[in-house]
Amino acid sequence: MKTVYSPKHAGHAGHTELNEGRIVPGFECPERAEMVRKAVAAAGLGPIVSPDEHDLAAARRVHRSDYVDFLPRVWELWRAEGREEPVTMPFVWPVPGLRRDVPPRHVDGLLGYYSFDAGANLVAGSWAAIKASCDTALTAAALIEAGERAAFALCRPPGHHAGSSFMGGYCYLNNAAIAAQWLRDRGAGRVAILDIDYHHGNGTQEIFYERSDVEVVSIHADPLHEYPYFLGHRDEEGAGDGDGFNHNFPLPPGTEWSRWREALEEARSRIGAYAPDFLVVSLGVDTFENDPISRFHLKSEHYPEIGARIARLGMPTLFVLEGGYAVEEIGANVAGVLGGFEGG
Ligand code: 6XA
Ligand code: ZN
Repeated sequence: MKTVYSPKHAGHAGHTELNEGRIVPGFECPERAEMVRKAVAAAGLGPIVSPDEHDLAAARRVHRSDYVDFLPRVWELWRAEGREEPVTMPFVWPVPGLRRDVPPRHVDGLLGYYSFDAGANLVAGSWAAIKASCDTALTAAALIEAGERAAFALCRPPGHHAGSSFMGGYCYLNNAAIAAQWLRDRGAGRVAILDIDYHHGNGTQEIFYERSDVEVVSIHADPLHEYPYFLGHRDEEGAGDGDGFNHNFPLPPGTEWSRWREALEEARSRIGAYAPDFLVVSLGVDTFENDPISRFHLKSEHYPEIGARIARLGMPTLFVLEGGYAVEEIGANVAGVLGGFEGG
């Protein structure tokens, strides 16, 4: 399968985040993508190609236009306030009880207005990376739309926490959601998204929650105990037209392969019954036992097995990179899934 990759991700570097009460270097760092690129090349999975440039029309199909307009402007707004800090960070949010109907004009207010946490921060090169990541997903989607069995979008930054009008959790534009919508707009009747990242993809769920044409199935750490805490419970099954088209499989901290595999089998049977034209996999490998911010215990040997089981669905499949922070092993684990898919 082809991998789509852009070196522009590297400009999204040097950002910080709040972790356990401290401001620390971002776990979501450029080395991640480089390790994945090297592992994909070493595994001989297929050619690595550059993304085509797309305009932002596809992003506006799942994100609110004012949010899409805001992202490229963050950096100039930040500098216009005379900020010397090389990275933005929000600190106030319009939670229930405060007003959302009057968007603020000051950059600090806007950062909070368009975020759900303090975990999606920007530096000078971030927008170019965000845009290239979205282009990467769209270019890979075009490959499967043109008839290839599978493609891998080596996206960085990731996307699944980004909702219709908010960033958070290292995510700005929701690459998987944009690709799924693009496939629909090109004529696919139904698209399924399988999210196997350790964290619940709250943004993807929010975007498609009231729709039956994009089914969202997610296996993740139980939000009772894990980030993002405020979405991802089992009883969230969709609403309105989307009722019955959202499926969450929350699992407890400490989950090991045998239990995770059972959830994957349930997820597979949901997707099989839905019979989509295309499958988009939000591929996070932060389920790995040595991941520095996660608490599942999957081992490297399990990732090819995951890929093989996904392949058995027999659907044209787009893999979109999400999380995974064990930098030394991220390449082997991602390439393991993709290689297992090809071998399956
Ligand atoms: C914030 C944790 C953000 C998790 C981001 C991620 N402390 N999402 O990997 O899939
Ligand atoms: Zn994650």
